[in-house]
Amino acid sequence: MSKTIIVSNRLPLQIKIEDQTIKTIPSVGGLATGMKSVHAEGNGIWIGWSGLTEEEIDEETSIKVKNAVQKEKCVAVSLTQEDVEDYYFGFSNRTLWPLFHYFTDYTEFELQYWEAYKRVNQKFADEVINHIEEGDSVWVHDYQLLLLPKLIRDKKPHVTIGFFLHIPFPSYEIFRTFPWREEILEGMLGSNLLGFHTYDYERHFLSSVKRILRLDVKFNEIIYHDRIVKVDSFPMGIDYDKFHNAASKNEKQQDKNRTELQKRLDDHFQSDSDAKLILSIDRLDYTKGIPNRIRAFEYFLNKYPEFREKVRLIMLAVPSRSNVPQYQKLKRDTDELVGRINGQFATVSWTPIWYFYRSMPFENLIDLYTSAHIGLITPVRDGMNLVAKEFVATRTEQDGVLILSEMAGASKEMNEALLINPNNFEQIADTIKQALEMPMDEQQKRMKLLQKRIQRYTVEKWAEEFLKSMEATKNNDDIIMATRLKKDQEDKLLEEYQKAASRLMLLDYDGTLVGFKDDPKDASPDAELYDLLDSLSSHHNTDLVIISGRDRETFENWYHNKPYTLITDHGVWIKHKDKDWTALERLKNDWMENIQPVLQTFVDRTPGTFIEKKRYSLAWHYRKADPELSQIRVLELTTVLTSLISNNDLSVLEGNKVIEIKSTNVNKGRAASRLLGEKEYDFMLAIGDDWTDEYMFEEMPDEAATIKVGIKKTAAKYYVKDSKEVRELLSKFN
Ligand code: GDG
Repeated sequence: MSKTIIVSNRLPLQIKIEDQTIKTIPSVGGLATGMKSVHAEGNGIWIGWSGLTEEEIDEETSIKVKNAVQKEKCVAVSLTQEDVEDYYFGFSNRTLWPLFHYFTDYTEFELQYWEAYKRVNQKFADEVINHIEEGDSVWVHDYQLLLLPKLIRDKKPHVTIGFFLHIPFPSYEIFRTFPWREEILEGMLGSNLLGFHTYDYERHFLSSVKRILRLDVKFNEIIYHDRIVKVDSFPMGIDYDKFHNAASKNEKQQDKNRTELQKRLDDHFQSDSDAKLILSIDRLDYTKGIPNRIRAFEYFLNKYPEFREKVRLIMLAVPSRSNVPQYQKLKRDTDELVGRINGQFATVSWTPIWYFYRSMPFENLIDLYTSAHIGLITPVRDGMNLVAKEFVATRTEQDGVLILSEMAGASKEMNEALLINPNNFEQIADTIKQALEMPMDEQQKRMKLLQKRIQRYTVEKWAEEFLKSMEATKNNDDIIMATRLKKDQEDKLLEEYQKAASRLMLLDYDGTLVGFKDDPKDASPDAELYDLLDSLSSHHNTDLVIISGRDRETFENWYHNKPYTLITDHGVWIKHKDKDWTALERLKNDWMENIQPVLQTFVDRTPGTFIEKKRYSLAWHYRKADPELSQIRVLELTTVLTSLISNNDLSVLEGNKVIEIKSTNVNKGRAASRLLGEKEYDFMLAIGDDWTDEYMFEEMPDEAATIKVGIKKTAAKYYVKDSKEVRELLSKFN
């Protein structure tokens, strides 16, 4: 039974050693929650570092640790103190983290860190490779393991690998400064699917791939050696119910069961029912904009003194990476700022900032979320920011206002929040005032819309969507690129043709027998083409078929009385040579219940789009969506639909800012297979240039020769460059 191997820097558990016994405490973080069902499924395993270095535990304890984590379906990668220093605190946190968050001044390019990063990624790879079995998939997480996909692929070329980056991918102008940029990109491209939180990060990544590796990128697919690497955005969600239910429970809690913190907060509100709390929660990290936030709050108190003694900023800063100098400096700066402002503004009954430098248990986190009126999240860069989503999930009365930095990935999906630039104190001060004075009906209107989205696209859904996409890339292996039709293959083809007693030639028209013109009306057959087709069709025992999306009237016009078989309208009509036109298809619409959920996932991930359901068709409208994102989604959707509809008799039409799936039961493949069913052929050739011809290629028996015009993803065996080469080839059959 195949399994999914999850790989991340840290395992989703903590290890405690007490009196020689090993205890594992499961993590409750977002990632662990999202991956829970993936991890639990079948023989799924999670590979990562346990948090203990080789120096910290002797061999005997190490075996015990190994067994303990194994019980949790985990595998511990063994790291030395030096590994952790140079790979984790060094390259990950002093090089990649600052660079990817645009803190170029903080970025240290140290060869020793880089060497350790390569070495440790290899240790992870070895462990993963040891556990891979036929049919398994691997899902790698985050910036500590950017080289891992390639290292795995080198040893296991056919395994399916997905990679998700939890932090931003910086713009090319930043990324290009990186000394080992090629290695990092190549490492990532070992994957089949690369996921980012937002379309912007995806765009930046593709831009670096195009500029640094000079690879061909077609929308969101990269052609890399003989593989296709898909790149997409999957905005990570939260465990909505967990936060929402905890908040409801907290509010209903009887006084005696309330936490100490909640009791204090209750007292505070009892003494002043107008008091307002502004909340921020983050790791103490320079990307989170903590000093900016404090200064902006100071600016607010100076600009709007009427709010003094009424409003408090309650700030939870969780200790993080405290052995990296910049974090130590940030701690000092924050302490100083808080001290200065509290010293300056405090009165006997009021301190403007309540500052906690520690981590809190989940219950207290909920106390803070539910007691606050405003969430103030001001990172200067943040991959996503889950705190913003958690604040929204805990608003059981749908009141409260979220002020969110536009530099957080979350801002892309949270338009109803008050979005601010974290460097604009004037704007932040005005926005705090706006939030404090916002009428209840507006608060609720905004909050309802925010909740609807966060509730729908949860962390489970995020994991599910990623895995689904990863699974879908498995089919890409079948749709390998065709090989160029070479002289010896061509000779063989001609020889088989000569020997055959009964031959079928299926030829697409536009792009195959003729080149494209600005106006399709101008692409009528020329004299040379008529001669070529006439001569081929005159061969004994040769059925020459022109199979096209053109309408019946046009073909009637062009080929009236010609001895070819004609198939028009993508396979609706057929005219055998010397016979009348007959219809091949009838309409039906029972396919809709399968296609609609697929469209819904595109609506979920593409803000501004919607579905229109018609009697015999479904339409996905994207006029109001981000133009660049919708361009990518159009391609993705048509690809998804193309694979879905090959068994469902549907066709996809691209209209003006709309994709329509019609119940026309039509495609060239069906038409081709009808012909193949009518007669036995011992030579079969199909040539076509676009995606509608793929149906035809797929229906052709293995022994048939299938040729794609142009270098594109195809199910055909061979390709030729253009319609000129098609004509040259066909003329050789004469
Ligand atoms: C990285 C990216 C991206 C915080 N304090 C306590 C506590 N927390 C929990 C929060 C939240 C999580 O930690 C923080 O998540 P964020 O998303 O805000 O930030 P990062 O840690 O920087 O995460 C980020 C994320 O990866 C996911 O891809 O969104 O952009 O930087 O869930 O609730 N939990 C408890 N006590 C605390 O004191 N129990």
